[in-house]
Amino acid sequence: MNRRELLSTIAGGAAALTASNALAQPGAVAPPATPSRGRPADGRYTPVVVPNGHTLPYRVVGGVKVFHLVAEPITHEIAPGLTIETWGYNGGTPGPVIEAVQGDKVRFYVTNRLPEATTVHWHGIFLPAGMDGVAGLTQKAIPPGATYRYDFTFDRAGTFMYHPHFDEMTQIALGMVGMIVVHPRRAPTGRRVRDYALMLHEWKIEPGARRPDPLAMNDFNQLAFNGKGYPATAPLVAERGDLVRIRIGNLGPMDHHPIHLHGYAFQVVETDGGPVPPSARWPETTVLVPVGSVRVVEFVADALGDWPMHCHMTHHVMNQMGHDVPNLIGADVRGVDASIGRLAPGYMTMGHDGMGAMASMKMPLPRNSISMLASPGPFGPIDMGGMFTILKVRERLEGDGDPGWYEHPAGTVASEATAADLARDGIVVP
Ligand SMILES: [Cu+2]
Repeated sequence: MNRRELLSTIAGGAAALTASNALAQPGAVAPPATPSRGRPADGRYTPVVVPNGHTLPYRVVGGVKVFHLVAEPITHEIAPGLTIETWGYNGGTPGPVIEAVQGDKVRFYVTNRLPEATTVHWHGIFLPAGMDGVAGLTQKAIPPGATYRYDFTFDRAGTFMYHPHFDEMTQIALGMVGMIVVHPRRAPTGRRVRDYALMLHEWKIEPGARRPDPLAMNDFNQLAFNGKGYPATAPLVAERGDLVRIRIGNLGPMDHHPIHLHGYAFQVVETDGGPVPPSARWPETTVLVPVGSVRVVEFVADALGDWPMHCHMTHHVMNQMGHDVPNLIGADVRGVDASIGRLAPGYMTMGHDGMGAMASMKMPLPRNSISMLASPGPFGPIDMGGMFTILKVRERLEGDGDPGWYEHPAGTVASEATAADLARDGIVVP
C-alpha cells in the first residue's frame, strides 16, 4: 500500500476491525510465552526446544502415546501491537510440536472446533493409507463439533509436519500447521545437543485488519518463525562446543524461504524424506526451505557472539508495510512533506534516502499494526523484522533464556577509522 492508501486505511480501520471480528472466537489454551522443553520420555534423547512455542502433552494408555489436537479459531499475537483472529491448533499457530520416539505407537484424537470441516494429514509419516488424512480420498472430512481418531506407529525417526487436507488454501494459509519430531531410539552420544524446531509461515494482513487474507497469492506482509515476527522471535541459544540442530519446516502458503545463518557454515543433515547420507552433504550458509518441506541443519557452536538467522528475501525481514511504497530514492524531496502536509496532515514521504531511517522514525500507524522495521539493539536500532531471529552463543549459559546482548572483546567491534588509520594505510577518502 502507498501512503495515501495507508491514510484511507486509518479512516476505514474501524470498519475493517469490526468485519474481521465477525467470525472471531477465543482460542482455548494460550501457549506459554517462553521456550519450553518437552518431556524426556525415556531419557534417551535431548528434548526439542520450541522458541515461542511448546510441545503437545500426551498420556500413555496401554503402551500407546495418546495425543489430543484441537483445530479451532484462535487469537494470536505476531508481535506486540499486532494481534490476529485466525485458525490454529490448541490455541496457537503453529500448533504444538508433536514429539515422540521412533517405534512409538501413537493415537491422535482430533477435535474440530472450526466453523467448517477439517482433517489432519501427517506429512512425511509412513502409515496405513486410511490414516493419511485426505478428505474424500482416505476418510470423511471431520465435521464441526466431531472428534476423529487416528492410530499408527512412528516407524522412522525424523522431522515431519501436520496440516489439514480439507480446504487447504484457507486452513493452511490461516495457520493450521505444525511440526512432528521423532527421535531415534538410540540417540548419538557425545556432544551436548541443542535441538530447535522452527516453523516458517507468512500471512497477508491489511494494516489495521485482524483477519489474515487466505486468498492472497503474493504480497505477504507478515513473515514468521513459529508464528512470531522479529523482535518477538525468541533467540536460539547455545554454549560453545554444543552441537546445534535446527529443524526448519515450511508450510507457508506460497513462498520458499532461503534461511541464512551468520558466522557459521552448517550441513543439511536431514529432510522430511529422511537423513541425508554423510557423503552427500555439503557445507552451506543458506538453506532453501521450499513450501511443504523440512530441512534440518547441524553445526558445532564454536564462535561466540550474537549471530542473525533470517530469510534472505529482503521483503521477508520486514513487517507489515514493506510493499508498494513509492520509490523516491535519490529524489530531492525537500519541502514535499510540508506542502503536502497542508492538505493531508501527518503526511510523510517515505523512501527517498533508503528505508533504514524508518527504524528510528515515529510514524502514525493504523490500529493493530506494527512498524515496518526496527527494535533497539546494543548499537542502535536493528532495522529488521519478520523472519529474523538471533543465535546467541556464549561460553556459559544459565538456563535456556535470553542471555542479553553479546559483550564483545575489546578491539573486535567495527568502528570509525581514525585519521591516523587512514594515513598509515594510504587510504584517500574521496
Ligand atoms: Cu522468506
